[in-house]
Amino acid sequence: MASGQDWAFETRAIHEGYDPADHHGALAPPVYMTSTFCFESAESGARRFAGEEEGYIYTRLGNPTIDLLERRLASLEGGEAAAATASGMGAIAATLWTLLRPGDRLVTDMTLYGCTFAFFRHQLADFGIVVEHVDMTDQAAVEAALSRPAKAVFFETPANPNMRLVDIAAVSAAARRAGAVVIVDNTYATPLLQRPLALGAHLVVHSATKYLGGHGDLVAGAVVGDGELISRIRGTGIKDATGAVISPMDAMLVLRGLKTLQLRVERHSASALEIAGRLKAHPAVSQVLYPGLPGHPQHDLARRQFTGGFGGMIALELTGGREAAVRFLNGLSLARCAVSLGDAETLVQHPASMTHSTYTPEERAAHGISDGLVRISVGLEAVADLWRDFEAALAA
Ligand code: 3LM
Repeated sequence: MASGQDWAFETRAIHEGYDPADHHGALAPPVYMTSTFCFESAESGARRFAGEEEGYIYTRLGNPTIDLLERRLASLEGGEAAAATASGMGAIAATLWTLLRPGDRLVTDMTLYGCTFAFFRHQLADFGIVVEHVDMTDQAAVEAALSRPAKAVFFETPANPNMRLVDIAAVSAAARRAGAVVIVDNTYATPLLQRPLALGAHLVVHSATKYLGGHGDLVAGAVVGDGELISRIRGTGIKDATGAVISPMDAMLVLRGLKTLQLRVERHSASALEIAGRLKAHPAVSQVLYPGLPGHPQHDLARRQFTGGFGGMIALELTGGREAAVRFLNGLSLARCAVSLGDAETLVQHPASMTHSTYTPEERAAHGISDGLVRISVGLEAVADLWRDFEAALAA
């Protein structure tokens, strides 16, 4: 099996864990499109269930195509192990249902992706877990919240949708002192631009639907990190609690996406930086939130924490507020009005009425998600074509 500790990121994204010689010379890893695996004998089957014999049993418990994806993701994030899941929400739910019990404290940031927020507020809280939101851009507030024991700490950076950043090293250090497992949602940045495990997190979760897959043709997720935690998440959170297993076909599509992750994310980042700068200078735009712009309130942290490029996501406010946002979306013709992100196609959406409509208006106000905010996932089209489209829509 190929493995190169010294290989660069892009080489590992293409070769890690796979040798064609083990697969009849097939260049592309075979897709083991099977739900179950046959045992040589009843005794062998029993030994596999008892963990006394190596070998596959059933795809919800393991599958060679999924294993390869997990090896690659572990390598790219710098983790001991990974578990791939049916969706990003599958990864988050499997992780937290494994770690938390009634009465445990979960400390989390103010701004979270809409369904993550809903899961915390309406599922975990209903089952007796104490969910506490703290402004993680304020280290004193983090230290105060973590001066008492906590079971887990969860945050996104950059946060969806308002591009707030969290200092991973500082929050992880405080969380570790409180005895908490630190979980970072690295969907926006990808392991190319940000490595939370190296900065002190225990686990990284992903919506692989986004940049990892990269082509808008699948839904998938993953959790990466500490080997012992991953095997617990796989053994209970995925296998029993959620059943959120990824299809081998989707695992293959994510493996295919990973081969071009570096090329794509470098281009997304370069285009987003250019477009963010142009938007900032446009009179119809009142605010642009992009970590690569010197005007971003946490630009210094962005420069320390990102490892080359600031990603493809931009948030902006229009001078005309929510009504102008709706006119802007309806005025686009090349960029698509759609949720999700990280695709070749530029996607633009209105968080308050779409991805973050899981918050009540009062919750959105309290959690820093304004009604006028527009979110752009900058795609791989030519900047000149995109800018013409944006200018026309802003004129509307
Ligand atoms: C979206 N986001 O448009 P899946 N973590 C983060 C995410 O952005 C998402 C997930 C987890 C969007 C999806 S909205 C209906 C579409 C930071 C997803 C969840 O389960 O793979 O969708 O990942 O912002």
